[in-house]
Amino acid sequence: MAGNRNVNIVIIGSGIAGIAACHRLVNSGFTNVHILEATERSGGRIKTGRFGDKVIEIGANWIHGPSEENPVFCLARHYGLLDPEALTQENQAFDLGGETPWITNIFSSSGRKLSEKDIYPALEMFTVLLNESSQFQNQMGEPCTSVGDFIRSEVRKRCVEKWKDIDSATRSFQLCVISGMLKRECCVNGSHSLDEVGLGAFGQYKTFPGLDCTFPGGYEGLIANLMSELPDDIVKYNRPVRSVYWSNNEKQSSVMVECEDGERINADHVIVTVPLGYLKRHHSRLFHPPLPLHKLHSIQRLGFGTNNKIFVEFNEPWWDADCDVIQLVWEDEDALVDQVPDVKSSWIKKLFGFTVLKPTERYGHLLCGWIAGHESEYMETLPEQEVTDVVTQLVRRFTGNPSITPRRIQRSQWFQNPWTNGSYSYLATGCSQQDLENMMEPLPSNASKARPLQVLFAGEATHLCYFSTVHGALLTGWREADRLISHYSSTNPSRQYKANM
Ligand code: 6YU
Repeated sequence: MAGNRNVNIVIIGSGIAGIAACHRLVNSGFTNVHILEATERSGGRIKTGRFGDKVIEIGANWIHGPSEENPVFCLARHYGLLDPEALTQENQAFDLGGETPWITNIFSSSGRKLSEKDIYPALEMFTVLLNESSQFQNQMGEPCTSVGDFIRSEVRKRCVEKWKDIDSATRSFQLCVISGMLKRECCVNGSHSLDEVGLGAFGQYKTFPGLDCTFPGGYEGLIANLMSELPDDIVKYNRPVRSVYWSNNEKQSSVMVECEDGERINADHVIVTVPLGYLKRHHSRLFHPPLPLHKLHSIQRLGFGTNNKIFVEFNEPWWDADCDVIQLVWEDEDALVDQVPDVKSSWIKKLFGFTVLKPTERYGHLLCGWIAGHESEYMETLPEQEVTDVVTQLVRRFTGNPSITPRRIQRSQWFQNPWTNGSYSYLATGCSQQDLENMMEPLPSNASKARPLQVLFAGEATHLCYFSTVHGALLTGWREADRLISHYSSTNPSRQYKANM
């Protein structure tokens, strides 16, 4: 088989991982590559939408760490998709070092507008603890199982000494601020609660330098550019795959893919890029024979949660002109909580705040609210008018201005999306790097030159340190393409773009 570029390769899923794999295979001379995509579009969780005449991101928002090592940044620059500011050396060299560069406006549930100074004790303590949470990875014996438990117990211990000169009302307020920060961190991780995020492996996630930037014309521009370099009919849309028949039998090396409409496609290799949320629900229907147990257990153990956006447009801003983030503080939450007591009546308390879409000339007065977890999943089920009413009450309460009325809202609904079943993955309690290694392991496990790879796995949840991101997903697509390329060649595959695998 060596050197055979005509083998039949089927890729399941036309998100960035599937497209990246396809791109690299086609560029390496493979002529018989196809993508089967369940929906009518490419991009998956990269999804740009319209809000009136404005471009909004329903899914992925930023290039996290836009600098030379980040392949998404390099591609976006190559295609001319970024604002000049994002390309500057200062922007690329920017290292957060645990600090947030964003200018924040803080509003409390009693209608007070506070200054950043008012929340400084909480901010300082939370930043230190989040940083410490990443330090247990290479040490044996983290003090508790979850990031939530660690932060909560350390705040309770440390506030006694650190805040001894602060009066009890102010101290209680600082604890409420930390509750808001826990909720924000749920959005970052895509988890329901930080109690579900493992402490031991928290440091597994790695970042690049660079100040996060957006695509002024929309993230889907990246997809469109990559697709334009592929043959027109390479993606078969509206073609959900029901099952993949692979074999543990030495004598059989090909794979058969069965679509929901009954069509059967024989392939030499299949690259599966469906989201972890989909795998959790459908692995038993998708794989015949079933996945090896260690792989299945990792699918079950790894976390995959929901993070949604609620876009809200106003006629006039009620935030400062230089404000980047609006943070909300509920003054009855000094118990360090990141979950609401009753989802139906108080789901909105899980919304940590809003980011301000900038520049104003492009977006007008447009905010993006962030809400994670089961509260977010419940929000998806509500009529849009009810979400609008609840958000209106929230803004009126926190500003103390009973006449503020949003012009319109729009929300994402990632949990209801049957091909995603949530937003992105995280290392849940009990998880380790081994789970990500199990995720990426091809089938059969003992594949060799003589006994070829049948099923390969890509997608954000298969990256060892950039899981949950677009660049992570892209790199896994390249990784699995390279696995096949090196299988069919004696020399190492060339790298088209500098990439940290
Ligand atoms: C990033 C960001 N970002 C916000 C929100 C979301 C995500 N991410 P895909 O799902 O794209 O493709 C699979 C395809 O398969 C899809 O088209 C399906 O239709 C298809 N399919 C499924 N089943 C099928 C079947 N049976 N048959 C055929 N086809 C089938 N990432 O870099 N920047 O700002 C955000 C954000 C609301 C939902 C994000 C962000 C995540 C990315 O969007 C995501 O990883 C990739 O697009 C996935 O690509 P893919 O190809 O793998 O799957 C310590 C610590 C903390 C760790 N976390 C740090 C947080 C960083 C992440 N932050 C994200 C935040 C936002 C705001």
